[in-house]
Amino acid sequence: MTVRKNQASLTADEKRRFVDALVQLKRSGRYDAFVTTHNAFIMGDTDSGERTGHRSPSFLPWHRRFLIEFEQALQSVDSTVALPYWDWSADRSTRSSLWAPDFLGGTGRSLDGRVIDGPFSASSGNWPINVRVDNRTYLRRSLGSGARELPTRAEVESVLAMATYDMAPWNSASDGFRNHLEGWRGVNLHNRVHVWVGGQMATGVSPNDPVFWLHHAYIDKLWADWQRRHPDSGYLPTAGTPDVVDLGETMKPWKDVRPADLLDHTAYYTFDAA
Ligand SMILES: [Cu+2]
Repeated sequence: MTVRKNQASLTADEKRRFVDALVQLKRSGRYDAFVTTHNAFIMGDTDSGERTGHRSPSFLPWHRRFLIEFEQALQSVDSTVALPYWDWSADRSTRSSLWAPDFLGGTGRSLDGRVIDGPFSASSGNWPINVRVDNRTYLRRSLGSGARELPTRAEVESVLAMATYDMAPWNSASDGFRNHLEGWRGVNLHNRVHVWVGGQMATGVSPNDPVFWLHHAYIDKLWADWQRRHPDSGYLPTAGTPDVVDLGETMKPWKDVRPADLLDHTAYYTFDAA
């Protein structure tokens, strides 16, 4: 059974195995296919047209399915690996162990944003940026410069308190839990974290930075936390909404899975703590 743990509590051996599995997926070319898929949806999802991966109710089930597929790819390399999550409301400093050289490496140098330590630095030779929006082939970050502060626990709580999953017009203008968690409205949780990390994480090719998976694993956990707090609230909309994935409609690119199939994460993995 897959147990997703807080990254702050991983052992040295768990960190090493996670990093090694990432590097092996990268070497095989399988990693970059995930980056390509994510970017295709970022570019294609629009507020006034078809929208599936982002700025829509299916933001949460889409990323849940995307992470399950990625986690299964990691497990095909090392069956002991699970995706860790990054609670950025608690580990909110550039000095967090997340950014140490034995895990994800730190921020980029000021000259060009290049990450210069850790297993994903350009000098490691392990992590070429191949799927990219410009010609820079090295991982970049500028921790804390695009957004001054990561979200606080109080801000997270204010979003978890919202009882309605999502609302018309089912896009970046919506009120409700999904859009406040995604961050287009209100205190801004998910989007702000992408901006705080900077570099590729602030672009459509954000999965180039391995922290993408830890960020989204925590967003996914917050969805599970919200469900437990609001047992009488469900995914919306339930039917008949143009351009939007209703509860029982299949999602691209998989076409064999519906939001309804993804509401219960315990069919796939559990978390280390509630
Ligand atoms: Cu994201």
